[in-house]
Amino acid sequence: MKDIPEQRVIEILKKNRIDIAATLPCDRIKALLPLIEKEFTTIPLTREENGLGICAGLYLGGKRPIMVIQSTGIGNMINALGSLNLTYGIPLPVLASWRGVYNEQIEAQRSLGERLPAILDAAGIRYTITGYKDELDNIDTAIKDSFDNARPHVVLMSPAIWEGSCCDNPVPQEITPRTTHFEFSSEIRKPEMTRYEAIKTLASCADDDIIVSNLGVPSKELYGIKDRELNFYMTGSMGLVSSIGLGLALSQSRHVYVIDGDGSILMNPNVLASIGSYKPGNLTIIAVDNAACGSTGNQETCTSRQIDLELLARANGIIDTRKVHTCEELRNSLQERATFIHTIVKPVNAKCKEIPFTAKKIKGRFMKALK
Ligand SMILES: Cc1ncc(C[n+]2csc(CCOP(=O)(O)OP(=O)(O)O)c2C)c(N)n1
Repeated sequence: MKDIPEQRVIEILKKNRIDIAATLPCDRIKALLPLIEKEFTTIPLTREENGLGICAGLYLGGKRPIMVIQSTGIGNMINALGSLNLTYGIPLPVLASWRGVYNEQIEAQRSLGERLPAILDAAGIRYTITGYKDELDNIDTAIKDSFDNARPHVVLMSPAIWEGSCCDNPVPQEITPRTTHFEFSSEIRKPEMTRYEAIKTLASCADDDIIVSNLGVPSKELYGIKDRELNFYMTGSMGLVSSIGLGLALSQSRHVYVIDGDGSILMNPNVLASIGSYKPGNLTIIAVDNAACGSTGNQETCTSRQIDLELLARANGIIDTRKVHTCEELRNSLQERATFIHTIVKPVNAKCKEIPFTAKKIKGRFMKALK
């Protein structure tokens, strides 16, 4: 067993009580991935940054997640590794198949791969290089470092580790034959309420429930309306608020309300596919659509004339959607605990104070309140 590197990795993950793996494939770890899928709950990703947000939510909700990806995916995660994991003190062990350096045939892999250690150094993100299979115990040390010190830790796993491994390749799965009938009609009317009024409506409905609020003005508005320990205020990692909410919904039983925004959803529409695939009954996304990046000066987004966010949610397999224009309609949809509430609001920001807490304080009191 010990001689098969893929099996050794599984043993290390089990020993460290890893319970969920978020994965995005690399050819070099194609024998490892099916073993992970067999042994652990696995969340297949369409973009690594989304997985980082889901893992953050899973951790906040009491799980011990890991990411298994290609090293290029670190490039897609760098902002969030800093503004979410490092800033809030959220662990994330990342097993990254390190491309671009060892026996690399694909030129496009080299530019990021060769510079990755320097990039991680500069970003203040811990990493460990595992060059050969007799160095696999590095993974054990890295996972412990990540959870013990509440920080991300990347393991750069050389393709040399898996050379000569006798693990089987997965059997490819064909597309499921099916027919799709899609009927949708919706009306977006002139906005009647403000985001502040929408958040106030939510705050009056959420008793022992979790609220995860989007970065920028929405978090400040929520703080001003009703601060509570079960509010998780985001201050960075744009696009990941619903990802964090999904991770929280999958890891514990309280209801999770997410205040998202049109600009942020359009930055990470990948999360809609993840929500459509898991459909947790304890998750409600309030997609606050002011047709603008409100927090940065109300610059127009393409929900203004082009994209209907409710339709986008439906196209991603989220069935239980609503569109609301008034506080009363929002209240009803919240009480029905719909999965996705497209909430049409005016592009107006309330005047509000800064949140006086550090990110680590927001995380600490939130996790304590969840226990
Ligand atoms: C990666 C990244 N790009 C840009 C920003 C700047 N930024 C902060 S909030 C925000 C707009 C968010 O818009 P939306 O999700 O529609 O929410 P709203 O503020 O309108 O409620 C932007 C562009 C950022 N924080 N991170």
